[in-house]
Amino acid sequence: MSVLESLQAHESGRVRGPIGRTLDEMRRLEYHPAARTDTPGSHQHRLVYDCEHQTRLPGTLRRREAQPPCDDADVNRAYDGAGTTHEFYRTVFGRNSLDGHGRHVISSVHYGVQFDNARWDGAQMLYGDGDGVVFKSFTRFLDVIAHELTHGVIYNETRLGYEGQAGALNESLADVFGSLVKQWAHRQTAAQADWLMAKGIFRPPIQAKALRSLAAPGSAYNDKRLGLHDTQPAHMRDLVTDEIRDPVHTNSGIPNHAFYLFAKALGGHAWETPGRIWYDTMCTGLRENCGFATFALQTLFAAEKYGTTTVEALTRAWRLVGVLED
Ligand code: ASN
Ligand code: ZN
Repeated sequence: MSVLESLQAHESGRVRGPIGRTLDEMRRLEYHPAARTDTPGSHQHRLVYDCEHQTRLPGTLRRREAQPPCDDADVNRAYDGAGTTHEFYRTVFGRNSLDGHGRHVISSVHYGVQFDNARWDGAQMLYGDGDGVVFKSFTRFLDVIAHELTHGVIYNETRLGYEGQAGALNESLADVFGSLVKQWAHRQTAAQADWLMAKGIFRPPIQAKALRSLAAPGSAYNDKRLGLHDTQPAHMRDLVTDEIRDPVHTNSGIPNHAFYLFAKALGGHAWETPGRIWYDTMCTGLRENCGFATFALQTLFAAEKYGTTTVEALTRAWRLVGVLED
């Protein structure tokens, strides 16, 4: 997220310290595409560990599948969030876990000290507690959990890289499905949903609604005192081309907004037709350097079976964000 980059030079050490350490740690963390305890089956299997503020993974096992809640709220939220995400992919798309073959979902909470992020590292989830000044604990947000786990799905289904427009698509898919899991869990229609990622993750008195907004990219946070300003574009004319401030989490605003516009135009539950079209598109084997326009055309192919009204609404959405020309 570009929030971290914005805050890394903050004058207060209470803000700057944990942010700087989180960014250092994020650079150090590697991606481990190999599975750790992969024993496929038809039932979901969750394991939640506690890092006890160390950075050794996975840590101490606290809760395994079918065990009752333990006395650690972060453990229980990581467990429940992985469960809801699993149920979403299973019932909505008939997908059995992140790899489609029932892989175990391992999560580790209390990662590091005041760690300001959550991450899928290719083999497992890790969650920081937040610094207690800017951020709350990352396990509190179902859409954050589903966003990170979706990175595991994206890794299995696509070759999308993590740079340029492909990287922004990677982030956008994680946001779209992250938001859909939340909408599905609350049985919300597109009109009822807030379309925010991690609503309330910033601690008061910070002037911020959430990390990102799919409905209005660029409006999630604006706190002058902290020097925080949401720079996500909602249109191609504002595409960020410099590589300084986390462009993948910035330019994702454009495809995020196209999905939102499409879902709003169709009405009803966004995980139904729009979600299915995005899911089918994700599963077509998107290339490493897939751009927004190629992705948009793929969604139009996937939309064809839903008829002309759907295709027209989708075309309009991609035009409104400037990805397809009028
Ligand atoms: N929370 C970040 C994300 O998934 C962490 C990362 O891996 N870039 O977008
Ligand atoms: Zn992400």
